[in-house]
Amino acid sequence: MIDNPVMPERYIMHVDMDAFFASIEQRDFPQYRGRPVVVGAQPGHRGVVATCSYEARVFGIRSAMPISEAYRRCAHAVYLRPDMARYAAVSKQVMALLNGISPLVEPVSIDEAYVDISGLEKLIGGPEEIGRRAKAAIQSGVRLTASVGIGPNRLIAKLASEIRKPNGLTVVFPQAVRAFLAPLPVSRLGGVGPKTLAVLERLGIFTVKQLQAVPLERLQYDLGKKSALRLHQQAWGLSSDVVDIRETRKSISKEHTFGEDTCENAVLCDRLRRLAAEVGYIARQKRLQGIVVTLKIRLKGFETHTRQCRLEQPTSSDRMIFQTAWSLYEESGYAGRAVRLIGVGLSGWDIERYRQLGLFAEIRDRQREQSLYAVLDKAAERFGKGMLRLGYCEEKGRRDS
Ligand code: TTP
Ligand code: MG
Repeated sequence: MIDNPVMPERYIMHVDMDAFFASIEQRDFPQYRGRPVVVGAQPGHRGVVATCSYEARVFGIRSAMPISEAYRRCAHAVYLRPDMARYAAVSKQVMALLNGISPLVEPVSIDEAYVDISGLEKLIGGPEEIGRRAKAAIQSGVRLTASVGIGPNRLIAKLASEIRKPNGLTVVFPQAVRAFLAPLPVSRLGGVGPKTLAVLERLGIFTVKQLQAVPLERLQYDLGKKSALRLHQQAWGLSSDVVDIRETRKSISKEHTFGEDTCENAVLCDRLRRLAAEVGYIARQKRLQGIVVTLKIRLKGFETHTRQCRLEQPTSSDRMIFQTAWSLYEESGYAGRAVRLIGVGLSGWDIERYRQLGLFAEIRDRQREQSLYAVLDKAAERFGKGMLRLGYCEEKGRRDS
């Protein structure tokens, strides 16, 4: 199926919002803008700083610092209690915006996510353009800034996002990984706490470059097998490039309960194609293609059945979803029986295929259909759903009526 033997380069993007809680406060309360803002415990009480604005960082205030210490450093800062519900809502919006760029989004904290952007070059552009796109989407979507790092794996992406904060964008191409890592202090690597750091310093290792020069066996002697291996691999820029999207919805489905039970083919067919169009629309918005179409039918008296069909190729096409679901209905033997509810679903996301999008020759053949859907989806956004439909729907509806 893949006629191009060259695998695309894997690119992982790490997005980290800048001074997240404090920036939301400054966004929502203009009087706090440009001022040191500390979110966390109230001065005079026990507790710590959750985060602070970059204006407060000038005074040396940091996350997890006792609030008394923060107050000592900057008494005139604005001290605010966290409003987690508001921050969580913004976090959800940010993740959704990232999902608009690639469906392979792994949120790792309230303000941080890994995104697999491999294979997007044909759709959007090179890694830098994708990074710019992500930042612009966040800026226009939630009026906040983020720092973005892009690299061949998670480690490099994360280190790259940290390097130019706030509002940074750093791309580390595979051939530049070693040089990028070399000057960094070893404390920036994963799993390096105070104990490991002390051991490394005792060995005269302060930078990643120095760490690269130490044989694995020597590290194992002082640090133990597991931590030594982990450090050694990081020093050479090796880490996982798998973005875990298990949180991504398992399926996209839409269903409709009729006001009155119906056994009329024309009504069922019309409803099913509307539902298929909604499912296809959501899938395309999320850039997902599914290989399993599910039909759900509830007959008179709550008797509920689902039937599934595995397609030959993953799809997000309204036509394909509808035709498959309709065939399932026709083959089901329910024809003529009164239907109370009908639904259609799409699942079985073909992640690998998505990643290799740019490599598939047949994608070009399908581009015409895709661009047609893009026009329809845009029109749906402007004029409302159902204003424009593909001809096949009407034909199918007529034939069955
Ligand atoms: P971070 O991304 O670590 O910090 P940040 O977004 O505030 O600042 P930066 O620009 O350096 O990324 O954490 C995200 C949010 O998580 C932060 O806004 C507040 C919360 N948080 C805590 O509540 N306690 C902590 O110790 C840390 C580190 C973060
Ligand atoms: Mg952050």
